Amino acid sequence: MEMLRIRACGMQESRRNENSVYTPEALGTAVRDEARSLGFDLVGIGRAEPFTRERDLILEDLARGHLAGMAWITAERVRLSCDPEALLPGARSVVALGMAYQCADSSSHPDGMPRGRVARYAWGRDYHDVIRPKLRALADALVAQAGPETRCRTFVDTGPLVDRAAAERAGIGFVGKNTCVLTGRHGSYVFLSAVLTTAELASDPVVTRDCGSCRACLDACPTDAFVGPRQLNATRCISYLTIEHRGPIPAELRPKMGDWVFGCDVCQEVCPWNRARPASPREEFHPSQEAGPSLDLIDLLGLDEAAFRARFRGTPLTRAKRAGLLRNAAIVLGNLKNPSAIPALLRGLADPELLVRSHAAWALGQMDELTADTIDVMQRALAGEPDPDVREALRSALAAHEGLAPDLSARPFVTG
Ligand code: B12
Repeated sequence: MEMLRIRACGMQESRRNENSVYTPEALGTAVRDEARSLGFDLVGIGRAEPFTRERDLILEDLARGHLAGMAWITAERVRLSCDPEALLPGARSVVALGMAYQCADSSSHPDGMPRGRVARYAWGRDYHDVIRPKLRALADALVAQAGPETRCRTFVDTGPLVDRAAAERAGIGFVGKNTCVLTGRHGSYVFLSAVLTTAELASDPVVTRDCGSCRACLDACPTDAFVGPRQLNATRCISYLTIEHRGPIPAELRPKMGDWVFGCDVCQEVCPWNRARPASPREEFHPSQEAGPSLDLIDLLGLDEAAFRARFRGTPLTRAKRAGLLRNAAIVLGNLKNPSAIPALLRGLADPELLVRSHAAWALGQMDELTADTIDVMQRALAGEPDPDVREALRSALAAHEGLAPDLSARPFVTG
């Protein structure tokens, strides 16, 4: 989440404000109404007390290496994100918000070109850009109602607040076994955000439901990323691997990624709480031309840096960066084994990014059959490849097709 705004202070909180005509109940009602009119589908209010249990659980996860690879998640940040008083001195209430993003995939692609799936949250515009101004407007309205001494701090995803814990505390839903917040009206396909405030607002009751004996998500995860109920080893999660992870993807996990090119929804798709939910009315989250439910992978492999930026600007896909997204595209092409991808993968062997070259090599190694011409291009690429890891990937790919390939790396690179 990101700090969007800290409202100026000066006086005291609403409860102590002699001029304020609002009781915590009336203020809570006003905030809920305002949030709904701004387009939030879910709103709940909780007390801004420390998230002690979550802090200990996340610190434990960190110590076990389950969050390794996301260097910004440090013990210091975890402590801060679970401490409302440190985030906003004098904080009394947390207003948790949910915005539904589920919508139908009505796309059809009769051309039969190989495609990779995109997680639902990324089908449309970047949700940070959609939610931020609404949070600001809600904070403004709260200050207008409670008095100018009221301070607010707003968060959506990238800022230091535990979004899920805040949502659970405020009665928006409960943390399911897949670690997502499951809500009664919209299942788990909801973006979470929050306004922390010094105003005292009447709290909502906590949801007391749980997943019962259902373990569909734990069993369905393609990479066995769940260590147990509500415990994820993020380093194995396809969402982490395809979005956050910057280096090569461990070879044993590549086949398990299936056709996910950006993010993954498997643990949400199998969840009974996501069955037959109403579509999000917000146009911004509906499939965009640039992103959408699936991407043409051959097309993707042909994007240079400028084309990548121009196409995905304003969508969540920029998070993976060009090298990451093309790396993912190569893996999915390897998993799909569609021979129509071979020319694009061969071009990928000459990509400026070694991550793309090495994963294109891997993908070629996964094909059922390669022609002599293809093998020839791969051998030439091997001969001219400066990076030892890419050379190793090319050697393995060649070995998969013709037994041990000769080491041509010492020979001069001859074109034509
Ligand atoms: C880092 C991060 C990730 C990481 C790690 C996720 C993880 N589960 O640990 C990765 C990259 C893998 C990831 C993936 C996804 N993410 Co993410 N992510 C975050 C981020 C930025 C921080 C979360 C964090 O600190 N994780 C560390 C874990 C350990 O802490 P936690 O998730 O807050 O809290 C957990 C513990 O307290 C534990 N817990 C609580 N009670 C109990 C009780 C017991 C007994 C136990 C054992 C555990 C336990 O479960 C909590 C829920 O995970 C948040 C935004 C934010 N600021 O919070 C978004 C956020 C959690 N992500 C979100 C989304 C949408 C996703 C994806 C669905 C995207 C996708 N489709 O690809 C996947 C879902 C994968 C999954 N099953 O979690 C949404 C979740 C919305 C929701 N309804 O829950 C958030 C809130 C962003 C937002 N503002 O909307 N994400």
